[in-house]
Amino acid sequence: MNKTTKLKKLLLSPQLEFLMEAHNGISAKIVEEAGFKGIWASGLSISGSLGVRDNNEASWTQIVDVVEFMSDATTIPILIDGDTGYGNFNNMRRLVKKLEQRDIAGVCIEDKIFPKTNSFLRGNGQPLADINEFCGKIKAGKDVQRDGDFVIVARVEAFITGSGLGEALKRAEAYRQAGADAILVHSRLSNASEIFDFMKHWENRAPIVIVPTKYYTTPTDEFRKRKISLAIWANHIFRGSIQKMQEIAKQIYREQNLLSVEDSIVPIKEIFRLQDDKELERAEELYLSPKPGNQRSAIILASTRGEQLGKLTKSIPKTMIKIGKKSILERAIEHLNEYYIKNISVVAGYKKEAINLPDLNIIENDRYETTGEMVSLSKAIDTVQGESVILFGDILFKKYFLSIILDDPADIVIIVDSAFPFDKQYQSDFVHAYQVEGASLFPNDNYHLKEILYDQPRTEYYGEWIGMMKLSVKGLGIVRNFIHEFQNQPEFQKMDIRDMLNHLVQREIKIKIQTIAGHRIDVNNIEDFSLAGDF
Ligand code: SPV
Ligand code: MG
Repeated sequence: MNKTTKLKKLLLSPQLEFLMEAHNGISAKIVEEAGFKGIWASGLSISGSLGVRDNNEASWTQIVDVVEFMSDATTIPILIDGDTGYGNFNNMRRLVKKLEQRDIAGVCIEDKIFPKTNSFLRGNGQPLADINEFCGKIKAGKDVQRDGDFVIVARVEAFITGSGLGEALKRAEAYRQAGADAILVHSRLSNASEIFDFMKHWENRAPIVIVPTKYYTTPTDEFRKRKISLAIWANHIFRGSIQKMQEIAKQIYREQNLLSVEDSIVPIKEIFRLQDDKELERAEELYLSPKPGNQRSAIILASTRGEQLGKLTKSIPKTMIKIGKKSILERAIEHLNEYYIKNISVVAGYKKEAINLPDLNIIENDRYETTGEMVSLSKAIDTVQGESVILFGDILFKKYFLSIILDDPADIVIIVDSAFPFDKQYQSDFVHAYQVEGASLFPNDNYHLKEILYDQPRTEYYGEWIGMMKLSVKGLGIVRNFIHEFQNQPEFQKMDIRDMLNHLVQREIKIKIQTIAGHRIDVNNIEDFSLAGDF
């Protein structure tokens, strides 16, 4: 529903409705969250919050700009306090046009002279507008509005200037006939007698709006009884915020520290919530192209056949074996994509043409039968940039593994499985580790690599490296340097990644361990493919 229609409905609804004042985007949002169905864009509190007087010292466009922020921050309708319309009928026409463009639901104009003075200041001395001139302004506004439900409220200031009930009624009726959708009757008495006298004679000819700032002791039910349509709480959250700002400013000035105020004010995250930072976060994920330094990449080493798997790998490399509906490689790519890793290089060798998935950089290692993992890695290392994940193409793993390595700020992070059959004898990457004392409250946290051995060691060891590693931008540089240094040496041809890691440890480069327990399958050792299912 349009905001204009919402405001019109509030005015026409049979029960008493309320508008709460707001004076900027965040206060408007707070009003909406409190449950109000509409907002009064108060001239007093907007000018006050800008630090100027309620005498048209802020220009009308400055006011409309503030109200646009309020409208953008909310979904409920705003009735703007348009003072006198900021000029004659012609200024009113332009005002209505601009308000409609900014999705403001209605405007209230008062029958005083520009520049206006607040109704609670020097009321008796304030001149009223000529009735006909003011009616022309209302008509002009109604004629120019494009949306039939845009609301124009005419505000009668006769009681404010001490002109009496007769004048108030005469004006209200003239304004109604000129096309006003509602009449705001204002009073500065500390009781509602003027308003109630007016209501006695008005007989519901048009919806009546009141601002009970001064007659705040009058029970709200008295307004209901007299069929008032709309009550405006015109300045109260502004006044509340002034009090709080004064208290906090004085307290911090006095105490010269923040200790005692911290718990009496909202946390910073409440500001972020009100600004709806969550929405921006989601949008960034959707729309922001990764910045070069920020970009994540992956290298999947998938050049080997996996002879142990027999006929399963007769015409495809093991990375393409289907487990359930998807191949191991497809599953890995899906997980990587979920972490916005789209730049993926796959080092292919055996049956490389069978790796026919979209959007991959296929890097060939035709000597896959005679070379080790480092040769494959070296062929792909310059195709990646930014934070990078290196993984073997034959592991089935849970998606959260990526989260734990990517969340770890260390430069080189490996995933080690601490839960696998210690009793079985086989060859793999067995990890010895040491814990950095006192660095974490958590057991299993802050382990670093001491050594990786290929043959299952007899002594106690920490777990098995699963073939997944994260490199920060710096970590990637370390690996590139290592490759650069070693690739011309004969031993490089047979080197595996564990050999590089051991070298790096010897050079006192820290290799951080993230521990998992299970939740992954090494396809070489898979016994029952049907168990893998669709996890
Ligand atoms: C305002 O909120 O700016 C008003 C109401 O116009 S009053 O201050 O009571 O005049
Ligand atoms: Mg005002």
